[in-house]
Amino acid sequence: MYDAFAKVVSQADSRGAYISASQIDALNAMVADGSKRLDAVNRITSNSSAIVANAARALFAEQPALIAPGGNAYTSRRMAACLRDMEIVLRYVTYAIYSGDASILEDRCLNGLRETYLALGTPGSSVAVGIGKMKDAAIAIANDPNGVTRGDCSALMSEIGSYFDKAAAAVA
Ligand code: PEB
Repeated sequence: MYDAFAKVVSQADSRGAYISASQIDALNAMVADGSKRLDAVNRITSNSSAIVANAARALFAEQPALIAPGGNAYTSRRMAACLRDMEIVLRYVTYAIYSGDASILEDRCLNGLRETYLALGTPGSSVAVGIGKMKDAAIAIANDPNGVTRGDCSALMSEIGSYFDKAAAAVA
């Protein structure tokens, strides 16, 4: 499990090299824009229940077979498992945003998840659609210019999007 700093150190160490000037510049930029990152994590975290519930609702509206008798989210037990899974993915995505590195998401959440869904008979492609809906909602919330000093958040938003994309691709 890395953060952006530890990742650079580990990569430099495996080459027996000092941290390069361009790596220092990149990490410097990350620190300089750090409050944007922490604001984004704070906003997504404090809206997590709504992000999960709305994404699930939209998923079931699009794929009603999931909640029809015999569906993969039919019965409260499966519905609860489904909402919980989406909450887990969102939580790990917030860790990745916070640390500026996807390794915690990959190692502790996505590793083996495709195989788990295959074994359970849960449609990974539907999970991926749900993750995509959480992505749109999370970015809309994190990128809202109201209530904060306005600045360019495009790089951060595409980084945030990339973590959701990675999660969706891991199960699709
Ligand atoms: C992954 N999900 C389920 C299980 C596991 C995970 C290990 C089996 C054990 C259980 O039921 O609790 N657990 C989850 C995860 C981590 C973890 C991400 C990461 C650390 O530890 N059903 C649908 C939707 C989808 C869904 C498409 C979007 O129709 C999910 C939600 N996951 C779903 C369902 C089950 C499940 C289990 C319904 C229960 C399956 C079953 O028992 O039939």
